[in-house]
Amino acid sequence: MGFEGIGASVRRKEDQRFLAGRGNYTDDINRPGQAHAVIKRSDRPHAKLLGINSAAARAMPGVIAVYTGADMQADGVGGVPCGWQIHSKDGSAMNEPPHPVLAVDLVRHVGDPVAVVIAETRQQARNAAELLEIDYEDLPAVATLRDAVKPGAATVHDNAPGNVCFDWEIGERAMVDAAFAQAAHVVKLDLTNNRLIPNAMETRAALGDYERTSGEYTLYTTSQNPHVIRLLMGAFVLHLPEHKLRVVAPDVGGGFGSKIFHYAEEAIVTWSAGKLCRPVKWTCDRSEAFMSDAHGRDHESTAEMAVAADGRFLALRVKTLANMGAYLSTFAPSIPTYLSATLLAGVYTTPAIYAEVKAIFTNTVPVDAYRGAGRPEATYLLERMVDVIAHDTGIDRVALRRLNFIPANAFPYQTPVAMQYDSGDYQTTLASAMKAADWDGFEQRRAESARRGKLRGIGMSTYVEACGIAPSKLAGQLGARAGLYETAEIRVHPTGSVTVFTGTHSHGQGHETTFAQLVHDQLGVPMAMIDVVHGDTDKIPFGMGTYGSRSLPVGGSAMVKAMDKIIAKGRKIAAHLMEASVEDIEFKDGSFHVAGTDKSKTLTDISMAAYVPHNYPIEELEPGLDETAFYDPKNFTFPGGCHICEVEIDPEVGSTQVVNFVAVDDLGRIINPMIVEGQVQGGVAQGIGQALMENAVYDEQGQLVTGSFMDYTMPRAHDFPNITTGTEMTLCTHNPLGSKGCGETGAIGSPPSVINAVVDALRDYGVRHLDMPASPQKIWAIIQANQPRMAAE
Ligand code: MCN
Repeated sequence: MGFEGIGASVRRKEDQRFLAGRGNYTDDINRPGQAHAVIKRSDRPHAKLLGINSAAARAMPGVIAVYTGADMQADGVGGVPCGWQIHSKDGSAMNEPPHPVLAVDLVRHVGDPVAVVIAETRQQARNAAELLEIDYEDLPAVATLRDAVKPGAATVHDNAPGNVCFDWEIGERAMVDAAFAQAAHVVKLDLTNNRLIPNAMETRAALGDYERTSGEYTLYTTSQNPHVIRLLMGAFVLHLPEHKLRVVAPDVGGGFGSKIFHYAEEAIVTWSAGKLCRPVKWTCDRSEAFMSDAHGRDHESTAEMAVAADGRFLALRVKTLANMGAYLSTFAPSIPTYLSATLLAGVYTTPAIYAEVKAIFTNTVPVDAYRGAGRPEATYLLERMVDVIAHDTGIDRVALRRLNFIPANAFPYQTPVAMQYDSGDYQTTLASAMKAADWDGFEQRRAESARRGKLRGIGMSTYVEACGIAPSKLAGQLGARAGLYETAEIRVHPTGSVTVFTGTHSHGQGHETTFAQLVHDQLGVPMAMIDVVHGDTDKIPFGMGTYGSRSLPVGGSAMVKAMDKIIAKGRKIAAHLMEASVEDIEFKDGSFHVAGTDKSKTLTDISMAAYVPHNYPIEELEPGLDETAFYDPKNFTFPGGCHICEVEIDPEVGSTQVVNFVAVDDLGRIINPMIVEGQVQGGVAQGIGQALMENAVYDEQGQLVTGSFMDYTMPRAHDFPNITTGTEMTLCTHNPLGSKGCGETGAIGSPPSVINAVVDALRDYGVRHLDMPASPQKIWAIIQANQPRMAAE
């Protein structure tokens, strides 16, 4: 066995199980006596719910129950809570309208759950749901941001006039205005961050179970953070004490953010299981997922940069409308605000920044975090802006970036929008990416493409992002209604094998491997003797789950702390066994040594002594070798880097092929380079998808037009080139691993590099900006409408 510690590309342990079809997903779990739930959803964007006649449905074979919002409300079931509160400029708290689990008086988006039918089989439930007679009175609906803010627009919630959820600001407006007054150039850009539908490979599912004798509930669910679901559902929706509610998130087939949130269906199956004293399972159809999983992005922004004559950025002003959808999903208010506007400095020294965010309700599916969550929006805005400034001023886009970079010796660097970056080196990642992408050889390749009748373009984006969200105290001040620490328990068993219990969740990121590597590295235990357990509130002390690329920087750091405790206790036991003083005991390569002697004890000797304490310092130490740590980080971590995209456009049809993609990222210390490469490539694939094809579209009435894979274009393997990845390292200065997160960088850095490349390819057509997705239709229209500049000259 070769080296398997920190820095080794160990193959993913979990893949044995997944590749052999032995994964255990929520829908694979079946409980004795299980019934099946089908949710009847609104087909109206906005309507009064006048009545539900369920007589025919109830009479159908196999039907056990039909429940409505009124039934649940009568039983005291609360609404779906929001986990983050934002305050508006004027100090008022955001409008937080009720979000019933099943609609009560009104439906507010297509897909809003209206009733649940529970039957012996799923097909029976589905057939019966067809027979529910729902009496609606249609109301006018608003589906887009622009429509929702028009004077006289229909209102989604009575208590949110003008459809405004909050009107928030950050930064020094007066400073920014003063800088604009001095600027040599003012560059303005309107841009859209398109609406996305996450589409994890496994659709959501939930199975509620109830044990009548103990009064205990169990929810199996496709979740990225089971403890938070237990907290929200137990405390706010079902009013169950936590010790009576177990939430299990077994194998989860991708989440990309969409499985962070507490969804109504989780409460519906848990509550129904209690009512019926039978397990109740719901599994989402793919078409149902399109209209019930939280969507992502959907921002409209206007950005203005004040620029000095030499190209230095003096001030940035940004105004954003952010779509919340019809209700506030768990973390929705934090996405356009503290996870986006706080990153508007990017990698640049812009001294003054002012941003306003208006969050708007519409008659659409709730919008929340999707891979990157706020940071892709900030990066896209800035990195498009830089290219547009280069376009408008004639300054070279690489020189402009280099001129404005935060220098490597300026860290820790305080931005004007709250963040303090701890480390980074943007010149180096830029240089490394340009070399790998052969930036200097591009014009030759462009000429070669032109000879084949193709338009070639190259674009870059230089980004920084904030992940490993923390610390709890700060997050609390900013509106989080939960802590943002992480928990780890390291249990060394008597014979020296180890179980790691982590409050994070793995739904594709390979934690069972990388976390085992951490333990192997620090405790010297062979990989085969380490198991990583996540996703079960009955097994794990507590956890804040997985999002914001926090599992390694925060969860991994908790493990390091717990292992430090194991080693500290082990040294005391070893000192006792070897009759030495604790100060003389060193721990190295899995053994405790008495310094300066050849005396040593293995970790297994120590764990056996701890569990069979016949010869043990029992007055001083408790038996056992099992330690827990809670780690609350001091700051976010700040990965950064440079992504370069090269595209070729076929002007005959407007289609874009990404012909080369290079991502050079600074992720701090890397545990497993192979897994990190996969993470970056996956993120880049999603970023390319957003930039070129993905787009959720509602029609004016509020019907989701892109409600299936026929209309919502997901990228496929042939849409990508080989994605070249590289890394440069500056260590995170405040966590014990020196690691920064990597799970979202690909989705954050890539979209602007793709659009910058597309705009570059169209440079002879006078294109300054183009909104995502750069679809063939859009590009073809541009080509048709504009004569190539060279031809016209
Ligand atoms: N890692 C490492 N060295 C580093 C950083 C990370 O070896 N310097 C490893 C970690 O140990 C872990 C993986 O890379 O195995 C990702 O770690 P991290 O960046 O901490 O991110 P999380 O594990 O917290 O994953 C969440 C992140 C997010 S927010 C989304 S969204 C996302 C993602 O990662 N969703 C994913 N990657 C995904 N990958 C898959 N396959 N499926 C998803 O749903």
